[in-house]
Amino acid sequence: APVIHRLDYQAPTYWIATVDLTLDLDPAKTLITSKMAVKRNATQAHGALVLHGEELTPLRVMIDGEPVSFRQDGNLLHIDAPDRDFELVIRNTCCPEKNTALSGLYTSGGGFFTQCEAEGFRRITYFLDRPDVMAVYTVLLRADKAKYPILLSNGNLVEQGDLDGGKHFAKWHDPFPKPSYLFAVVAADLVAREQRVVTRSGKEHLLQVYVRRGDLDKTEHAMNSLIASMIWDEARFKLPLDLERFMIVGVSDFNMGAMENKGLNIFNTSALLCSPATQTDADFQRVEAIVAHEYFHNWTGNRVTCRDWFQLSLKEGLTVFRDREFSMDMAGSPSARAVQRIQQVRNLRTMQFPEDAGTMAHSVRPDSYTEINNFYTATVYEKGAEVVGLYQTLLGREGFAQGMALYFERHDGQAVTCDDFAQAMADANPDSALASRLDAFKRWYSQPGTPQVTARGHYDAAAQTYTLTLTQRNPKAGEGAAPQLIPVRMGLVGAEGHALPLNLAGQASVGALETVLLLEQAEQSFTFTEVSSQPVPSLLRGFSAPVLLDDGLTDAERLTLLRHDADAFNRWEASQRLALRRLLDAVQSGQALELDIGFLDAMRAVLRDPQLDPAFKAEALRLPEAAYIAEQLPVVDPQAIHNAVEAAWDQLALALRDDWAWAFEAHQVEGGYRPTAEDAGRRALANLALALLVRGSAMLADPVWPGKAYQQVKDATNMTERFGALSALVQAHAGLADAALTHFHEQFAHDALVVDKWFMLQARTAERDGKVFERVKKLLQHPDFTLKNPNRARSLLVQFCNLNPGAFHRTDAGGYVLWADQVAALDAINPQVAARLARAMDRWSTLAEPFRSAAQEALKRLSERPTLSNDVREIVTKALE
Ligand code: B3K
Ligand code: ZN
Repeated sequence: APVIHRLDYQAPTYWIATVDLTLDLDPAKTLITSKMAVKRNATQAHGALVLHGEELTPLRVMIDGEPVSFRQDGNLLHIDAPDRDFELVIRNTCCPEKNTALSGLYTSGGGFFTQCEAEGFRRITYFLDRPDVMAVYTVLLRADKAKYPILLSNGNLVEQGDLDGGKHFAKWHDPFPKPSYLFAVVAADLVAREQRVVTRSGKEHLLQVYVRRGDLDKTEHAMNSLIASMIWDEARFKLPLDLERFMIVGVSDFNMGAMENKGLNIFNTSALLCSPATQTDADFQRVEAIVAHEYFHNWTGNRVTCRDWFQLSLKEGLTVFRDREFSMDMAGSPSARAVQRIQQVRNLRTMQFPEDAGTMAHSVRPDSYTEINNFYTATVYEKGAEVVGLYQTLLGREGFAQGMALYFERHDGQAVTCDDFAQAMADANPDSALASRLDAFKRWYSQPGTPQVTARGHYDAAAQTYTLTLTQRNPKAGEGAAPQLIPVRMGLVGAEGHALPLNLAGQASVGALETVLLLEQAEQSFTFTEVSSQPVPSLLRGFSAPVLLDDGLTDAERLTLLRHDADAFNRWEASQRLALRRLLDAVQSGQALELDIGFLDAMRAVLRDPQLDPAFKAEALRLPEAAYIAEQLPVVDPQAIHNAVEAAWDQLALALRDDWAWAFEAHQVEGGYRPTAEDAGRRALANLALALLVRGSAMLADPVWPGKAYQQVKDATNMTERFGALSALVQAHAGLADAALTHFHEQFAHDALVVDKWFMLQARTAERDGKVFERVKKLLQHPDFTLKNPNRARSLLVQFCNLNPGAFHRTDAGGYVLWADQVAALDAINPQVAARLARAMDRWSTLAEPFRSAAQEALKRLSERPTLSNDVREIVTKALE
């Protein structure tokens, strides 16, 4: 497969203004008729019309009513087309029931569903399947009425009725021109929760959430989240809903979380259904965020879309930023907002930082790809959202909102680039730090790698000055790389814990307690005057830029920040740095980890602090993830990291045993389940406490807490507490774990999303004596396991291979062998999901021996298979480069 380069972009020779599609839906052979108004693009030289088409059978091609010849060349259809506008009609068939890749038109649970982003439309019919070709669609669906009573497509329903032979039809028209990747069709036996809403402008809208019969009672949270998203987007960005009807449909077989098709969002049921009995607080939170994310795409993605797929972060980074802002506003209190930010950063560090340092490293706006589906990455999404956040940090909320307004004023209805977005932000704020440094700022889009920032302070007691010297380097950025514009939000904390007023030589902001330093050179110094005592710098508050910071602070200084920093994020950061230093010391020295009294006392103080929220405590007491620890090391021994982390948990469990018991009892939530940030925070801390109590009991051979946890697995009234107790038993390898797992499986065997959790927990359990690996091998044979359902495949394999390094990396290479076999097996069914699993080896080259050689061997063996998909081939090839 060819490598596609960003700089090769060319506008198409033809545009397609309108599409009239007729689909005669049949699982074995669906017939598609597509009538297109084709317009000559005079800016390009005349040539053949070359359409994309994949796994299709062409029947007939007509231009202005006359049959014409065509030539198929792999996945391209060449048509000798005239040098003018014309009408093109194409008839073809496809086979939805054989479409296990779940891209294009496929069947799931007896219904028809589509997924067209990025390049699925070409698996339905021949088309210029590229995002800059925007057309107005009219869609006629015909299908058996009894089997598929609901027929949906984008836009508005204009006609429906019965046909002969037990069939019926529905005709849909979407008035908004859209790229083919936003096209969608659903034909299935579904029921809907409906809600009519009137927006500010006085317009009435119909909101619908379609699911299978029996799931209707799990759609209330999604509907509430949708309404909240609408209200929020109107209030914050003055962006209203532009459609009479907005539909969400749930489907069990889906390659990702959800898809923002115009007016017809299609959701993985795992990102849609919520009930206290079967979903956890984290699920409720995730559903709210994904419903909002897809809704927000209606403006950032659909009204203004991407010129080409290299611009993917234009819509994804921006929309993640928007859903994060929404979630923070929904969370409410400053502390709950900080917890959201902490979770974002934890996720960034465990998923995106390794990606940016590994074999798949790419910039937020990549320069080349082979398979675009491989670039729906943490970098494009999460780092992309961080970059959008940088605009807001530089411009302020108001300035950012003005930039958004100008972006829509200029580009509504267009397919544009990341440069267009940056330009709108700068032009709306001509006097800003952004406008004067736009080229430097845009290196965030072009340079891969996580910048490494060091900070060193010098206090001059005689002169009462404090000089902070910041440096940056980014070894991954490649040749010709230049410094990036890094906003460092910061404050100074005095010895007694109070915030010191900031007087920055040469700057006006006199006496403020917080400021944003702009690091734009390789090295820069900032001198604060009238500093009466040695301060502790609190840097990168709120994680103001996605960098790795070496702050050079001592333990004592970090303890000061943990206790006193005005910035809650940096209090959490201090806890993580205290833990990280100890874990790294143990890993690097090869000595067993011994947590000191000072650290344990600090953790106890956090746990017992009456001023801190439970949700914050749960985050501060959680140890850094193995993947983040690994990123600090030049050579990675996954087993050494695993041992250090396990030892740290053991010691936290035992040293704070009374405190955990207090925390568990003190944070029980009374009354009915509510998915609020406050209640969820209490449950999170109670679950953490229970996990450590059961862990401690297993070491002390004490039956009380395991017994309590087992009882909670049986009696809990919500999934958060039930699954928390189950996790506590399984993670501690407690004697009752197997019985609890069996009980849980029996109770929820009928609920696929809960069975996914059951697989997930066992695949993610911290390894002990190879038991987890043995269990995963056995689970591959479990009657409930299948590679065909992406949720199920991910719940066992991605959880084990990509997210459980201590169990996956084995000296006998067993994990790698399992990985190679399963990637190959999955690849034959679903290349997109297989490619995700293939990424488990991203960081193989930094592994210590014997892991490194064994991993390379497994990669080589996989790469030698002749039948790999482009998706997996690209990942494996890059890994071996
Ligand atoms: N835009 C889709 C992702 C499509 C992935 C294609 N492989 C969902 C989202 O980001 O909202
Ligand atoms: Zn998105």
